[in-house]
Amino acid sequence: VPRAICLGEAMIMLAADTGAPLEEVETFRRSVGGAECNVAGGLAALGIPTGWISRLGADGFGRYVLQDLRDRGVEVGGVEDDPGRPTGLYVKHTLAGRTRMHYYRSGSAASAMDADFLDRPAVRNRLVGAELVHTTGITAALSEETAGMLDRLAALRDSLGFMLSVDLNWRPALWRGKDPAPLWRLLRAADVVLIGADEAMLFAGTGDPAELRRLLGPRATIVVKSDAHVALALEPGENGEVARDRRTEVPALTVDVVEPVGAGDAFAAGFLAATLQGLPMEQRLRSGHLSAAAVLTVPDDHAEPPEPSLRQALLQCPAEEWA
Ligand code: KDG
Repeated sequence: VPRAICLGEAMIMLAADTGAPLEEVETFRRSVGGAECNVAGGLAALGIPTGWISRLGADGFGRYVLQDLRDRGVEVGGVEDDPGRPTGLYVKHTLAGRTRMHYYRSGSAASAMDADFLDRPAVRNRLVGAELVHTTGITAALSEETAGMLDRLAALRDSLGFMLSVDLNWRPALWRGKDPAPLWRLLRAADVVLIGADEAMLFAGTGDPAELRRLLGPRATIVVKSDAHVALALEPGENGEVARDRRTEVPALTVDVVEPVGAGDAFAAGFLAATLQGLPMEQRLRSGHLSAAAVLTVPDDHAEPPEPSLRQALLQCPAEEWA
């Protein structure tokens, strides 16, 4: 039985193999991406039994995504095929040092997940057994159906008692012309909220942790990552007293960045794995940074985290030896 469940879309990623303008690129390398499945792979790699719940097209791309996740140790019994809708795609293209994402995902199989989807026995049983359910703002943006599913997920959190984790993952390209109200509801219902200070500026008009606490309400542990340099956790005080937030701050490791997409998901995986392992906040934040560092140094959106003995040593080393 998976302890952790990640709910959201996975896609085929096609990475342009040169930095030429897209119209000149002839060869693309295939990989798998998608925020929630990146987190699922990251959790499984750290030894947490993890399931990924979603929908895929009944097509070759869908079969490849499923096999890739299985190979990475993710449990996929809660994934449904759709014979009528395709698996989504995105093209990742680095031009002049800046990564751009081009999505080909509207009308995808995953975008048809709705509130009733959570009542399918294969899905429901996994939610009942889970200690933690993770999703992101991307899922809120896909369609009215997925937004409705997340309202239902928040209600299930109250009745089933799992910990609900949400990464903001603000993707302006997916929100154009849409009302972000469902995302605000999701974030306010969460027990853990992960946010980049820069994306918070775009989404909420502020990256200030105290302001974010005010906007998100008293419930969640809020983790704010600023410019990839430091992560700050705000844990609500007794009786949800906002003024008493406990603050823990941990700087990031310095690494040579190859391509940053997916580092936030890896951070989430590291942080959540350490949370399920019952580690103190300082080590939870370090664990997030360690998994993120691994993804920053590869072109894919996911990577193997540091091997267990190294991870263990770095989680426990004295503060002055860290970063
Ligand atoms: O967080 C990484 C994701 O952005 C990437 O893997 C693709 O899910 C994706 C998206 O919607 O951007």
